[in-house]
Amino acid sequence: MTTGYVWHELFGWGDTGSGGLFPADPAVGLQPTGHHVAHPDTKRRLHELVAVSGLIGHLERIEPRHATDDEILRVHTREHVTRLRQESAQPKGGDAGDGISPFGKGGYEIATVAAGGAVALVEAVVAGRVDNGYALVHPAGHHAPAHIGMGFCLLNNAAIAVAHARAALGVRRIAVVDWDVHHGNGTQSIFWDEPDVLTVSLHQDGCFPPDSGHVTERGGPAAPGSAINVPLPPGTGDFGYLYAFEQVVVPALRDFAPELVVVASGLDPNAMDPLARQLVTSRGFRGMTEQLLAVADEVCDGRVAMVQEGGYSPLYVPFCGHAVIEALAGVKVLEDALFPVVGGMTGHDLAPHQKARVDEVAALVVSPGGKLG
Ligand code: 9RB
Ligand code: ZN
Repeated sequence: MTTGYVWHELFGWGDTGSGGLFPADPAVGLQPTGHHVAHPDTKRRLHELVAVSGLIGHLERIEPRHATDDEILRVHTREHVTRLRQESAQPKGGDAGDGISPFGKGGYEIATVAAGGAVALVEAVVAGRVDNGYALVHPAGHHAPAHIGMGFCLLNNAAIAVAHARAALGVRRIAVVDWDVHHGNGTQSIFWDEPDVLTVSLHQDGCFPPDSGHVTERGGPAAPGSAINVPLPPGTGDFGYLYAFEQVVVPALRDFAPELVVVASGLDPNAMDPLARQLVTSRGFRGMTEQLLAVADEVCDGRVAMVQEGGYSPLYVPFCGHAVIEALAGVKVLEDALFPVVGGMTGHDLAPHQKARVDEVAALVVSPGGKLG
């Protein structure tokens, strides 16, 4: 098994500003802070754990590059790109588009390396240079639709990689599985009317964006059934996420039979995350990865490319990401040192209301005849 791995020091230099979640504003009581929730140190700490644990010795490093304008413009509007580039040239940088997603001077160029990292990983997986892989990138991308950035996302890295695989690498059918705790609205909207791209998002119901990611969102008129949403109740832990994989994600991938699976790997369902209230531990992340690899083995020779999205606990994101990458590489080099704390939070059986939500989606999306719709 060869597992590709993307990281670049520039990602750690992304400047998310001095606000904590919103830009600081004394008039409404918002104090400045050294660390915005999306500060890239959390991802840098994951990278350093991968290095210090020795896991990196089991991985094939893939150098990211800048995504080209042509690659970005397959997904985004020229107006969006022009605005980001102009703001990125300002002495103090700019904002992705929603007023709460600041970036520093040169932030656009960092975002193009994040997108290029996802592209480079997908190229390596499709060419067979690696079996699967993980692109640990910053900033995230899954909230960005074609025309604007939002929710800390400038460019939709995973969507740019998917569009590249389809336009330049001869891959037709691709599934995107988004386990970030927030709805993958940008990716869903970019492929809304595209029957050959399946988007599956598991997220905490009503978390972000507001009024997004409902079960009833199923794809556009030309692509009915090509979007699947699993809005999970708060407090869904390892067993609920694994049940959702068994009942929805795995059968949907089996039915859709993609040639490549791209995972929008937000680590913010983790049990210590400040931006959501799910209870997933490294055990849940490892289990989801194993289920995904097993079905990918069946349908697409195990071709799985994971692209980092959110994840905001500097303490726990590293252990969760480490478990995912270990599972991709088929090795175990480190115990989760925080499991004694978080394991007890999520050891309960699946609650009835959590099971009911997963069953509701499963009944909708997986027909007995084995066809989506
Ligand atoms: C604003 C609101 C948020 C809330 C969560 C995120 C997380 C993103 C992520 C980003 C922005 C609401 C500014 C609600 O991790 N994605 O994967 N902002 N939320 N209302 N308003 C005005
Ligand atoms: Zn998120």
